[in-house]
Amino acid sequence: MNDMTRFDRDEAARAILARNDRGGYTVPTDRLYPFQWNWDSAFVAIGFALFDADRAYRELERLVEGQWDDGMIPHIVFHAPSDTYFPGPEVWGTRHRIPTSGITQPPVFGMALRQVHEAAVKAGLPQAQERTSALFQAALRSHRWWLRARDPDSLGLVAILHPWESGSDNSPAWDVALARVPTTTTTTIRRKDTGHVDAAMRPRDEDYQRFIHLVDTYRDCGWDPQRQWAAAPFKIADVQMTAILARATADLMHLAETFGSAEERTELSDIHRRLLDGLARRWRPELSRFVSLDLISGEDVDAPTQACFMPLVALRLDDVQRKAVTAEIERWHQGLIVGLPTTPSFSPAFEPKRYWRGPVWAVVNWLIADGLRLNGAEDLARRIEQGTVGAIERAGFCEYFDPTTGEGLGGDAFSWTAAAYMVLRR
Ligand code: 9WN
Repeated sequence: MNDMTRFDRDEAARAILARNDRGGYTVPTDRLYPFQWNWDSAFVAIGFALFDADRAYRELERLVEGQWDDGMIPHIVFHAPSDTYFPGPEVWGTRHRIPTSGITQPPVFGMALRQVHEAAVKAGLPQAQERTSALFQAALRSHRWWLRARDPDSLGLVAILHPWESGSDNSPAWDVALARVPTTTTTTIRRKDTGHVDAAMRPRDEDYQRFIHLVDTYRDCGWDPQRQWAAAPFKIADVQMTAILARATADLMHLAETFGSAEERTELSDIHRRLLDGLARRWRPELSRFVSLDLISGEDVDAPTQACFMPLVALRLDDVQRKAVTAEIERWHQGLIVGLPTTPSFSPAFEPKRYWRGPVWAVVNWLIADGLRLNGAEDLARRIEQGTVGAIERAGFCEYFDPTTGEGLGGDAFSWTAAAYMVLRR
C-alpha cells in the first residue's frame, strides 16, 4: 500500500468493510472467522461511525440479536452456517434463538455506542434517539451481567473463565493458570485455523486442547453462570477486561444523562466506582504496571503483556504512576520497528510471530493510545498511533504485525485493522 495516496487507502479500508459485510454485520475476515465476533464488531462500528452512522448502528444491533436473556453478549454470533471455523455452534451447544458461543469478550460495545450515537446526532440521522435508547438498555443489561456473573465476591474486578474471553487467547498472561487445565476433551478437535494461516503464527495444539476442555466443562454446566463459576478450572480477574468494562461504563454514564433514569444513573456510577477501586488496587509500583489476579491460586499474574497498561483507558493515574508507565512503555518500544508489542521482547515468552505472544495488534494500540492521551501523554499516544498507521500502510490490513520486522501476519483484509486505520490516521 506504500504507493497509494491517503484517499486510496481510505477507500481500500472501506472496501474491506464492504467485502466483509454479511448483511448488517461484518465478519473479521473471510473464511478464517466467518461469523460475527463481539469486540471486533464494536471496533468496526466505531470505524463505520466515521462515514455511515446507520451502518454503525446496524453492526451493534445485529450483535445484540445474540444477547442472552441473562444479559450476556456472546463472543460469537453464528448468524449463518459455515464450515471453515472450529469450534462451530454444535460444539458450543448453547440454546439461544440464534446460535451463539457460550462465553463473552471485552465489552467495547458501550464505548462504541457512545461514539455511534454522537456521530448519528451530528449527521442528523432519523431515529437516532430510539436506536441509541434500545442499545443503551442492551448495554446496561450486559454490564449488570458482568458484575453479577463475573464479580460475585465484589472485588471490583471481573473474571474471565476462558482465555478466548480476553480476546488475547494465547497470551503469556494465561500460561501458569492454563497449565492447570487438563488437555483431555470429550469434543473431537478439528482445527480449521491452521488450514488458513501458518501454524507458527497460531496457538499450539496443546492450547487448543485446554481451550476445548474448558468449553466441554462449561457446556456440561448447561452454560449456567453460577455452576460455571463453581466448576471453572481457569478463573482470572483480568485488568484488561475490567478496564474496558470501566471505560464502557463511563461512556454509558454519559449516555445515561439522556437515556437513563435516575436509578440507572446511580447504578452506573456505583458500578464505575467499584471497578475503578478494584483496578487501582492492582497497581504494582515495583513493576511499573497493573497486574491481573489468578482467583484459583490467589497469585498475581506477573507476566508482562499489553493488558498491564489497559487500565489507562479508565483510570486517571497520579504523576508518579504516569511517569513510571510512560517510561515502561518506552522501554517496550526500544529496538522494535512497530510498538506496542503484546509481549515485550525482553520477556522469555516473547515470540514475534505467534499471535498474542508478541505481535502488534492495531486495536490494542488504539486503546493504549487512547488511554495515554486521557492521561496526558499526548506525544507517546501519537507515536503509537503513527507507528500503527505506518505498519498498516507498509504491510496492508493484516490481522497483526511482527514488531521486529513490521511484517503483516495472520489473516488479511481484516475488518478491525481497516477500522483502526481510519480512526488512527485522522
Ligand atoms: C477466538 C476474531 C477473533 C478476535 C480475538 C482473536 C481471535 C478467535 C480465534 O479472533 O480469536 O475468539 O479463533 O482465534 O484472538 O481477539 O476477536 O478476530
